[in-house]
Parts: sequence; C-alpha cells; structure tokens
Amino acid sequence: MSTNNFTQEELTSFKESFDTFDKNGDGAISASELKSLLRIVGEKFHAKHISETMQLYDTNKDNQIDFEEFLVLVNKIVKNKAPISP
Ligand SMILES: [Ca+2]
Ligand SMILES: [Ca+2]
Repeated sequence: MSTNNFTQEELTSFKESFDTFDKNGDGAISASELKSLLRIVGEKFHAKHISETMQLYDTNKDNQIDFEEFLVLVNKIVKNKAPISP
C-alpha cells in the first residue's frame, strides 16, 4: 500500500504491536483496545477523543482499526516520535 514506507522489519514489529493491542485476537482493534493503545503511547485521550480517533483512522467505517488502518496511525505516532512499544 502507498500510505507508508516502512521497512519489512518495521512492519514485522508493528504487526507484533498490533497483535498485542488486539487482545481478543479478531484481527482488528476496537475502541476499547484503541484506548489502551493510546494510553501506552502516552496520549492523554478522553473518551471523546477515542471516538474521534476511531473515526479518523477507521477509513472503511467498520468501527474497528484493522492492520492497514493501524499503520496509518503508527505512521503518525512515529512522526511525532512517540513510543509505540507496550
Ligand atoms: Ca480486537
Ligand atoms: Ca476499519
């Protein structure tokens, strides 16, 4: 896909992070899973911001962040130099 230029190593590491945040293992990050993700990366999000973030990154509007959508979010976090590891 064209929304990122991550290396294979980065993608592998992001996939591991994704799997960590996808606690119920359904291959997508829900709002509550996103909440713990944002807490870990140090974002002080309120519930309102969670839904705004969901709307911003959930580009196919299925109320879940899949891995491709997650990469867009990660790309933003990386650019802001915030940590992504749990
Ligand atoms: Ca999930
Ligand atoms: Ca989605």
